Amino acid sequence: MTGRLTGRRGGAAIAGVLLGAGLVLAGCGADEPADPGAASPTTTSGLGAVTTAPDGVQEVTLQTQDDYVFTPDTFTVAPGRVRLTVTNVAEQMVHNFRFTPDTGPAPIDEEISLLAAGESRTIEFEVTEPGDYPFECSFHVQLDQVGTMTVTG
Ligand SMILES: [Cu+2]
Repeated sequence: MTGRLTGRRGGAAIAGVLLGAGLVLAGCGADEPADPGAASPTTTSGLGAVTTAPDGVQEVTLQTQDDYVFTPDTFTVAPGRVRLTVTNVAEQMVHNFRFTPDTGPAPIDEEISLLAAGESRTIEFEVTEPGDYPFECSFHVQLDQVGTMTVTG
């Protein structure tokens, strides 16, 4: 992506300095993609990306670490079953995961009560009511280790 942008705006001046004027000027107006990686739709980590498993259940993975943050801290699912994995890549910090009681449109009782450093745990639950479902690490809610799952209508 960046390679292409450089070619279009800037072209002669910037790239000419870097790469040699003749070559760059010749290629400047061409419409061939300069960077084969630019079209790749994949994300680096897949964190927070909601995918559908072969059994039809929506799957999403969140990460937490030593910094009291869920990565990402928001994600969106459709009504139906959800399989949520939380991975704690911390060196030291113990976290947990629960939907904040009495906040969302409907209660979700499934939770990860303890997630030690280096651990990964998965819960599965069903959502039907659209809306925003706040979640938290109850150990660190004062440090703002919170997030929101949105269920679409
Ligand atoms: Cu925590």
